[in-house]
Amino acid sequence: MKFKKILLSLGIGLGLTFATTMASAAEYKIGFSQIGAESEWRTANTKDIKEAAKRHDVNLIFSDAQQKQENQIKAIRTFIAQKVDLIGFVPIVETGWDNILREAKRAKIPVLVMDRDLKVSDPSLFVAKIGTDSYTEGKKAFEWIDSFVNKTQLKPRNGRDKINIVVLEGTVGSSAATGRGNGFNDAFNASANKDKFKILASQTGDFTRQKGQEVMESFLKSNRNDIDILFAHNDDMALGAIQAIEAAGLKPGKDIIIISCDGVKGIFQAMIEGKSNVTIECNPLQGDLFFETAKKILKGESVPKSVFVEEGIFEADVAKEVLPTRKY
Ligand code: GYE
Repeated sequence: MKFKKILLSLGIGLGLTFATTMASAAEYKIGFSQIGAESEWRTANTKDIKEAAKRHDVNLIFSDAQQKQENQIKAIRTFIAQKVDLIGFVPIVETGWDNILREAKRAKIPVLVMDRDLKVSDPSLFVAKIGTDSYTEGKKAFEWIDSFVNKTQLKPRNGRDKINIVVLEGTVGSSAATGRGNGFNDAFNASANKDKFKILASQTGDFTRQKGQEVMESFLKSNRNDIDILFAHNDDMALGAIQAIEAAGLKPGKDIIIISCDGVKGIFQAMIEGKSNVTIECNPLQGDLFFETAKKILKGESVPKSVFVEEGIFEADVAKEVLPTRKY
């Protein structure tokens, strides 16, 4: 009995030693600052980063900034003090990173940016950025509207002369919002059908369902019968807006055509129910690319300054068939 117990504790002891050796045997320690959990997209992005870290046998120190840039700056400073091998982060907004990234550079810790872009005075302050191409997504969004209107001969409701568009923008100052906004506006201005359309209102809904609903409610209060198309910078805000549209007694996806970015399961469900029309995919599964690139950097190999992930467009009529294959 006693002997068995000793053996058992010896076994546990050995197992534990083994387990700790295994953990500390991870080749690299990487600190990652995520912005928060504002959307279905972001939740999928975080889950993927954590799972990919395991697949790549990386010791990941993950920090959630709860939508505050100052928390991201603090997290990065802590990573520097912890002497991580590499720092990864999603810049919540484009500007304001110079000082903290200079601190990282002084400590000789390479920085790899994920998803959103940033503007720094010295491009050597980060090694590379992998992820989202927001500008192209915004461009694709207007181009889809343009061809949809041509194909369906969509007319403004209530005999107006222009097709009115409202926009729910993402977080102010984020590249995901400015990129999608600029891409959309550039495609609009370049269109031969430009005169058919008018942007009636454009306001931030901060990438959340709740704010998307609130802002859509206020759009509808002043313009109930004057909105033909909604472009939401992400699916979550479109999902919030759908509730506001229904509450106003209108049919989302019919009275108001809805287009949004991301391609999360929630919007596929809404498309199946006929309440939304199209989603411009933005792929949150960026973990593998992130850790592959990080390892190359740490081994001294050169990497491209900017790499984008592949993205598609999904319209309502394929939603039912595609939903079971969606990973987020
Ligand atoms: O579209 C949105 C998220 O930065 C591309 O952030 C990302 C955006 C995404 O909260 O849902």
